[in-house]
Amino acid sequence: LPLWERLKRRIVDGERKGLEADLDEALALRPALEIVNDVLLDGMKTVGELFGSGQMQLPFVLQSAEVMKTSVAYLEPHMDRVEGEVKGRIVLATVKGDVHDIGKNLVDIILSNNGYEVVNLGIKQPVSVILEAAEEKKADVIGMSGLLVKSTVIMKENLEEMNSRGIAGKYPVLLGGAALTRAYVEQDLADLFQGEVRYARDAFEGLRLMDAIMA
Ligand code: B1M
Repeated sequence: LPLWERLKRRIVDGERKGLEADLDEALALRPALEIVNDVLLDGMKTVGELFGSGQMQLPFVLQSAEVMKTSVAYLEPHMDRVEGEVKGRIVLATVKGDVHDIGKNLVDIILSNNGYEVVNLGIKQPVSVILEAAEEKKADVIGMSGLLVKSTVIMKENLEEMNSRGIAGKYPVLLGGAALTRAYVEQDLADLFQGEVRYARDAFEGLRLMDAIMA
């Protein structure tokens, strides 16, 4: 198989052996971030389709996720970093009940490489922990990620909790994850939230929105 097809297959098949050699070859040809976005994420998309249609079982999805994570970790030191003053601070978490963190961690990488300080709380974080961290770390923005449909409900509850604590105006909220839609965030959630809530389709939109919020 040609290199790009081979790399994509590695993600889909969860095949780690020889991964670094392929990534080195890829790095000689294209920027690290493009390899992640155009090649590896394409592999994860296929994994999602196979899993969704019952053609792939969960343990294999996990293996694919592991190869994805290993690849991103290997590529990360090769990504461009913007040096300079810290532009702002975001507390970032995958919401309660949700373990998906590949997307969240990509957001962390992109923001960290572009002048933001990211406090990454990890997965399955209840709103109380997220809000405590925001307070303690003096966050400018709260970022929540979640991929399950039920996570979209948790996000709504989290915003309601911020309303009832009277801190909606204090922290603009950035939301992302595959089960969200722009309409749900920008209409339904924006209607009920007493502060600013924004939807990021991908990590780059997350960066653009952070730049807009902090401007
Ligand atoms: Co799960 N899973 N999974 N899974 N998994 C999905 C989400 C699913 C759509 C698969 C499917 O059915 N086709 C489905 C959800 C269905 C639903 O809710 N209706 C699903 C399911 C059902 C489950 C379990 C319930 C399965 C089970 O146990 N029976 C279980 C849930 C466990 C739990 O959370 N409690 C489960 C478990 C897992 C694994 C552990 C095996 C693994 C996760 C490993 C890990 O993350 N460490 C896994 C995986 C890998 C997936 C799929 C295949 C791929 C997800 C992924 O990493 N994509 C996924 C299929 C899919 O998404 N279509 C699926 C790549 C990643 C880069 O994309 O996270 O969307 P994503 O991030 C994007 C954007 O969304 C955005 O930026 C990123 C790109 O730049 N973004 C943000 C994300 N967060 C952001 C935050 C921001 C800004 C942008 O600002 C704050």
